[in-house]
Amino acid sequence: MKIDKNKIIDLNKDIETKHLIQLDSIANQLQHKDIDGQDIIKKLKIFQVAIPSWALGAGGTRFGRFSFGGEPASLEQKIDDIGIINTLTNTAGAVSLHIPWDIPKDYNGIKEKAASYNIVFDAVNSNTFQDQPDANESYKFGSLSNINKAGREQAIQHNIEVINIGKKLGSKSITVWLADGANFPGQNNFQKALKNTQDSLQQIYQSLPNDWKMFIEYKPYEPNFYSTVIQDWGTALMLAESCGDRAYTLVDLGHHLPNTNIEQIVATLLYKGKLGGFHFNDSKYGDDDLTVGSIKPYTLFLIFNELVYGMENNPQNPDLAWMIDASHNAKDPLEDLIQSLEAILIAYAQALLVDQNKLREAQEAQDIVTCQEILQDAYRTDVRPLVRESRLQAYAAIDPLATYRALNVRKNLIKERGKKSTATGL
Ligand code: AOS
Ligand code: ZN
Ligand code: ZN
Ligand code: ZN
Repeated sequence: MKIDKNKIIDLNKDIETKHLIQLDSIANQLQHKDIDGQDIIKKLKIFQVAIPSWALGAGGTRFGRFSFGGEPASLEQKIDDIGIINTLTNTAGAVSLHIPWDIPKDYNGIKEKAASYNIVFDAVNSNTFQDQPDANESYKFGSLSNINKAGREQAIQHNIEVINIGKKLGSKSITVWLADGANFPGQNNFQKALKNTQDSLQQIYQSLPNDWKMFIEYKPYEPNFYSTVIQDWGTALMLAESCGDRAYTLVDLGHHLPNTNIEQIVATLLYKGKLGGFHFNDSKYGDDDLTVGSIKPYTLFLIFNELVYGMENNPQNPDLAWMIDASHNAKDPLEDLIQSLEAILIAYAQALLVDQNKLREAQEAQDIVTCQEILQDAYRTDVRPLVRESRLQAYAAIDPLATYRALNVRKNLIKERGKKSTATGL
């Protein structure tokens, strides 16, 4: 199913008057603060977030998966789904593929389809956390860190193959996330596992094209529950530095122990020019992969505040690869992604409201009350009219969720594809 742009324009008309009144109100408020609303709208309009190919089916936990029906059964259909989200939101102009889950069969066909929706291929993800049916070596006891050379070699070759697949699609980066670790003390020699991982990553890096980046993702625990080889940002940064200039750290919001100050990690990595990519999601306890902004919206804002500061002040850091890494088994996956994109744009817009000069003055005056007021004033501003306007100007939906429902997208997808479920994701 392809969404007809004219239908979006029609539905926009029904709510445009109400929207313009709200927009006018915030534009006035901002004018009093010497902030140019149009400037923010412009930035929101060009902000693009990659959709992971694994978030389009009903995801979930190891305990159960519940289908919504109409889920994509092929890579082509996954691109169609992202096309739906991009047409509605104008923010989902990229896809992040997981290999071998999504090896294209027809490269030209898939590239043409993606281009027809203005979708580009962002980072490709390797998968050495599952055994493939035809594999010689098992990853049961690790991949890039495996004590056996043959296991490591297979994992290295897989990553190189993923780069080659990405090259054919126009991707410019690979994300490496490892499940490697140990479930029990004594199972692994920490130093050997780290050294093997470093050597393996360096070998993959040798095959990285000059205009590519490598993102190294960390995670404190799960699926291993005693230790993970790349457990935190420091380890990821150290490994990236050992590889070279084009290796970076990737921050997944769910990959931190409770109460970790993620915004500070983001600031540190930006300062070192080593923040490469971002996996957005939200969590209450662990790597919950919940909808972005559903649990801790203020934290998300504080993170964006550092990101905006970094984008303006850290030329040493390259443009970031923004990706969502969320999926849940109780929601329509497309609705979930629309909600996540909305939360991302809201937090970004709020962060753009922060008066950096005033904040610096207050910091220099050691006026912590004013510092807090500046941040919270931005956070408490209802920026949704700006977000809506950024979509209206791009001929996308003022209210994507309502439009999605009004157009009966899920019902049509079920009619087209049936009730089957194809779920992936960790
Ligand atoms: C796993 O926890 C990580 O977030 C990875 O990014 C992983 O590749 C992705 O979630 C798909 O399972
Ligand atoms: Zn992730
Ligand atoms: Zn994760
Ligand atoms: Zn996860």
